[in-house]
Amino acid sequence: MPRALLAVTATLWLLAAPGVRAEESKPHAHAADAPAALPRTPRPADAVLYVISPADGATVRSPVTIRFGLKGMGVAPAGVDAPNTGHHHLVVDAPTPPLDLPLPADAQHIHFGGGQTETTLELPPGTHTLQLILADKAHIPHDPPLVSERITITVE
Ligand SMILES: [Cu+2]
Repeated sequence: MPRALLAVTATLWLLAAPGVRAEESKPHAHAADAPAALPRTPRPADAVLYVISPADGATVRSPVTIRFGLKGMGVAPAGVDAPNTGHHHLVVDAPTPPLDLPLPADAQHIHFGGGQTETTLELPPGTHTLQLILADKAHIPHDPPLVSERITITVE
């Protein structure tokens, strides 16, 4: 009798195992089929992202120090998976990029993957726009995205 019970148990395990494997591989197959549907990191609904300084409309001299403000969440370096954290990105003189993909990295989309909360930029004379975007360990904005107001400054 014990031997029969063992056989039943083994059969059940064999039946269950392929099902488990198929379930695990599903998200990967789905991600490959639909590259736009990247996993998004949730964030607190009351978090706020803003430029501390310069003030919107300010006239400043280059180089310009820009300080990043964040309430309701913490800053963590890129690659660090900690709840309710992200790292700053500064969009300079560019529209808001797509918020469901990793943010671009170029002169107009600057990543602060080290966890920096301010930067100093050389900007030519004229008006410039600045906007902050927080993003997760993989540089993908949170769900919902946390984006600051876009401010305009004038460099003398
Ligand atoms: Cu980034």
